[in-house]
Amino acid sequence: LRWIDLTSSETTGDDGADAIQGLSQTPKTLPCRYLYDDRGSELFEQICDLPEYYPTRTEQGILTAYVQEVAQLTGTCELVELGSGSSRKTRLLIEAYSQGHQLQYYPIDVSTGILKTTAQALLHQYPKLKLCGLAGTYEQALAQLPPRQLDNRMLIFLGSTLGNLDRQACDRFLAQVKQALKPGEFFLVGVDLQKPIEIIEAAYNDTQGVTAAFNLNILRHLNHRFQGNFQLDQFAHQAFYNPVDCQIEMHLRSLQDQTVVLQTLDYQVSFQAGETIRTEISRKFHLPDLIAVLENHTLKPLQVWTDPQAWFALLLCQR
Ligand code: AVJ
Repeated sequence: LRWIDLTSSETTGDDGADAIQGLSQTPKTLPCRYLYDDRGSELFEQICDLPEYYPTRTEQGILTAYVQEVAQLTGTCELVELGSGSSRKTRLLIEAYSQGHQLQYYPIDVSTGILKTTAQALLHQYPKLKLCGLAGTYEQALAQLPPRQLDNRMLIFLGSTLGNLDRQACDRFLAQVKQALKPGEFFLVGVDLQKPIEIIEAAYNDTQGVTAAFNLNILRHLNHRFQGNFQLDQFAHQAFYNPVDCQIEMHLRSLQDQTVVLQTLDYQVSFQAGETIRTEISRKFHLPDLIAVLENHTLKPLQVWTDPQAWFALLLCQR
């Protein structure tokens, strides 16, 4: 099993600085990538199977229907996947792109555990696959992708993870995507679209409480990682649609006045009862706006596929 740990390189000299920065703001925030330690990635997998959480199965349906078309449009290429997680949807792409070729696949994820487990499973299922996992953030990975073994590459960004980036971060990210691609290469992106608010809010407030556990796990992760003393039962999950910014927001609401210490960061933060930490935004896109943004970054949408209800879209872009 080949994999490269990018987190140990100098690019992360300030580990934890972004958490301190977010918690020091008013209102408080945390970078959503802290949701994804190994436990968080497991909980996210459970979310994908919830009856209320429509994005995964909707995107899977689109991919199932159009994966051959995608492969025809790009021709043979290497696959680089950002935020690969369990790679469940990627299996469709792996199968389509392995036909008659030896496929090179680079999954990238911040959860080293899920990255390795998934890689093992994929290699077992597809013995001919040439796989090299990259453990790190998108920024780290895009800045130091392994050299091409083939003349054509596609960057894959599924699950509407693009929606976790605000406009500014999205612009920075797309500029990096463009930089990582050579002219003529491809970017395949899946995004959640606008739809009735009740459907969106239900997807982030499931009746089994898995999303609540996923949200609260960010505090457990910080406790582990930075010797913190967040009391998980003193915070409550909250998710609601913000119509101004067209995004669902996940928050953790402090149930009492309290002070929390993150020892290894030498940092202390106080909460008033009712005060929240915003842990994630998940933007719901208006397709024409997104297409314009992609075009601005010279990532030209070649083809857009949606499900019959137009809840979700898959866009194949070419640099
Ligand atoms: C896969 C990261 C895009 O924003 O919908 C699921 C994560 N958060 N339930 C999303 C998530 C709450 C998911 N992303």
